[in-house]
Amino acid sequence: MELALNLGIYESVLVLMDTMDQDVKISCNSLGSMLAEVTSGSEMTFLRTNAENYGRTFWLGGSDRASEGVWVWTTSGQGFTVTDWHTRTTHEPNNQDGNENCLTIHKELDFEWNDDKCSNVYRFICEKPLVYS
Ligand SMILES: [Ca+2]
Ligand SMILES: [Ca+2]
Repeated sequence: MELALNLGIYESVLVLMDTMDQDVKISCNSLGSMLAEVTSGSEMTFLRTNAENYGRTFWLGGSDRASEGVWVWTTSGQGFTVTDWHTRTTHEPNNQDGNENCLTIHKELDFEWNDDKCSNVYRFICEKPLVYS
């Protein structure tokens, strides 16, 4: 499954499912892209809308593995500037069982953000610069 989606200068590609423990960054890199990093409100809305259309949970490229509670985009090393944590039914990020260090857009949490177990298997979203020719 592969689907190209346009967002301004970015093209986001939805690809095969995998865990974050098996480094999905490698899969994105092999496509000349990186695991999606959300750096604007419009990008956040774009990815949420598309995840909802797909009806699936997706990995994004965020983690607090290095320091609990300190979320960073792991390819760029940037901190979060915008967030979309779910708070309606559960208060995310909740680091459930002390073991949730990877970021998803979660289908059962209104397609908002959840800290999730990195060993779970989900699809994931890669992004790459959109080249005009
Ligand atoms: Ca955590
Ligand atoms: Ca959680």
